[in-house]
Amino acid sequence: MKTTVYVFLLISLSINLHAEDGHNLWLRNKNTGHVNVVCTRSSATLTIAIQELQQGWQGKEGAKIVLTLKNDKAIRNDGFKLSPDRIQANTDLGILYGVYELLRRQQTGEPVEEMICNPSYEVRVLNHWDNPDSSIERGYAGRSIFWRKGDNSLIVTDKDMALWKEYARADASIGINGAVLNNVNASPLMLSKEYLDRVKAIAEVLRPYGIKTYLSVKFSSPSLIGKLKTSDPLSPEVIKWWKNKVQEIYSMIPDFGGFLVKASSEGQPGPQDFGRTHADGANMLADALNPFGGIVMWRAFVYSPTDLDRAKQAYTEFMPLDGQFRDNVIIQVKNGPVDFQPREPFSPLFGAMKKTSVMPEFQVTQEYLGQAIHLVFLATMWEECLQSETYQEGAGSTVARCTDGSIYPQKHTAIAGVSNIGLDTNWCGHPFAQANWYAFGRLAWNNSLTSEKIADEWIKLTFAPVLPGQATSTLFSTEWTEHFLIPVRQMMLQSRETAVNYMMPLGFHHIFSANGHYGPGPWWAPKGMRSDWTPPYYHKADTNGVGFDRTHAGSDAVSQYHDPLGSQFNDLKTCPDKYLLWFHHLPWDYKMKNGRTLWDEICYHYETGLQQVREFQIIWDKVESYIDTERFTMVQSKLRNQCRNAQIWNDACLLYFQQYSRRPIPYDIKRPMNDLNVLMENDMKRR
Ligand code: GCW
Repeated sequence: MKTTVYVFLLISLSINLHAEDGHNLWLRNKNTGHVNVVCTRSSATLTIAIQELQQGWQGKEGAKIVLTLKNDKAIRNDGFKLSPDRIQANTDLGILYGVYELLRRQQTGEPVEEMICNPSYEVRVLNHWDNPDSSIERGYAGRSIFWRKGDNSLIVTDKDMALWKEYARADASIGINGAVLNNVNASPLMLSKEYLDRVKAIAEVLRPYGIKTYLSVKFSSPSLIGKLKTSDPLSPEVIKWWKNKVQEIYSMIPDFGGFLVKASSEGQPGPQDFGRTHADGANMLADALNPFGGIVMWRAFVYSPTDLDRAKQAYTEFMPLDGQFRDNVIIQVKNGPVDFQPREPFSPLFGAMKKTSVMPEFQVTQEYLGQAIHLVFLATMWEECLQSETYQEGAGSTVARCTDGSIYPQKHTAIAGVSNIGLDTNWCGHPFAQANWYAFGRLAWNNSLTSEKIADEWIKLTFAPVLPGQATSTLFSTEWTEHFLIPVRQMMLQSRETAVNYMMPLGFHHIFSANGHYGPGPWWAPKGMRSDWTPPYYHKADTNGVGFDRTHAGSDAVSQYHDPLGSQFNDLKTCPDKYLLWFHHLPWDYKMKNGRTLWDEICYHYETGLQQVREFQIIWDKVESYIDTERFTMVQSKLRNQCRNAQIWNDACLLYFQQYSRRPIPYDIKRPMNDLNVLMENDMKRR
């Protein structure tokens, strides 16, 4: 009997391992029966909630679910109260989120218990670095879903609207409630009437799913499109221009979210061009948005081409302004003080400002983490950041708690993720990059979720076989769990550390080739290039040693961290190995805590990283029979590519740094396969 069931299951499994192009993301599952939904109110959002329940119901056949809109103080914002037969919320959107939670629990086999679920952050927003010509800065999954190139590019088609709707649904299903529709290196065009018409059309499709639209704005727009002589934030005509522009936007999009601004950074215009401060600039925009409830997300990603340690600059510029910003301004801070590197300590701006709202910015697109080629699950990196201890108000002041309003009250709390989606059929280029979109949403909703839990959910929703009429969770057999779920989850959880190992272990950072930010280029320093845009500025290797001295004796960046953390980073005895070369310049024969020399330790890390990706290939090959061929072969081929690239990283870094260390690569490690001069020559052709 048992065998018959097993054979039957295998047959049905193989029938259903049909090709999947990944377009349905984590929303592949269908209902297995009927549910009676009782809801006395109606709205576009509630209609979606009811439809989702009916189309995705995998609970008891014929069960009854009551959707209740009733104020409850324990429920915040768009939170909800879930019970097996009821979802209660203060808002329609809260009901929709409750529905997605209930369905996720059914599909992943988690019990549906009485619980209150509140979001960690009020604003959970994706930043799309999409340009009006449809290209995407640091986008690796095709062109923009919002903007098109060429004639008639602003005409809204049915196809556009269908895609935007799918996008909104995916976002809402994981709790994302905002989308900045264009690149932070913003085109002023975006504020013109023609473009705003398209923004309005997008906003209308996103609205029922609770997604507010925001725009990145160019600070010099008053001069560029308003034809004013200046864009000085204190000039009355500039103030008036922005007020009118904001009014125009709200007359078209009444629930518009606000502006995101990259100002006085990397060549972008800003208040400093007029001798004004970030606060002057941000407040002027905030005042224009305030009557409508809009916010300004003002980025702290600033650094000037000086000799100053770049890692210190955001803090140095923003700390003196603490307390000067309006309460509808939030300072948007990248997780690390430099720039989305594979590993950085958290930015010291978290847990520094006490009278200013601060929000984390994570990069979902893998600019510095293998783009759409490497399998790297980023939740572990974000978890590491969110759970970092800042000591702002003593122990327990994690980055998560310093930004979600737990430590200091903030009028608004928010978190942003730089999106990784484009027109590729599977949205993200790499099937596993979808997990990063998913993880960002889940962490934005609940910043204390573990990466393991997120990976677990995502794998079940994304890869579990779909059998008509059969609840997904009943298919998580011991066999499937042991041979698919566990190894794939382990691979995902390991993957970021693996990338750090073969790219930038032990605190190395920004040793990428050229501006492509994909392969290695520790040598890269074309003549005339700003030194803080070149890797030697960051690794400082010479025959005496390697690493950036940020101790009290060096740039003193350690002092930007509260004690005891600052002292821990400063002291070699307590500085974690993972940040060693971030904070210290050390001789090649420096003795590590494990007794090895620094040089040997560097070599072993690269080798380990390389071996780990080779291991991923085996893990993946072994799961072939559990998934469809389309996604299997795509990941398999990307893993091959990732291995080749990891080998290049290994060879480039070992051979390049060996010129300075003048020591042999430990003899129990495999030798490089590429010649340094060939790697360098090819790379120097790039810019
Ligand atoms: O990481 C760097 C990127 C730039 C980006 C910038 C930023 C949008 O290389 O492409 O510009 O960060 O965050 O502003």
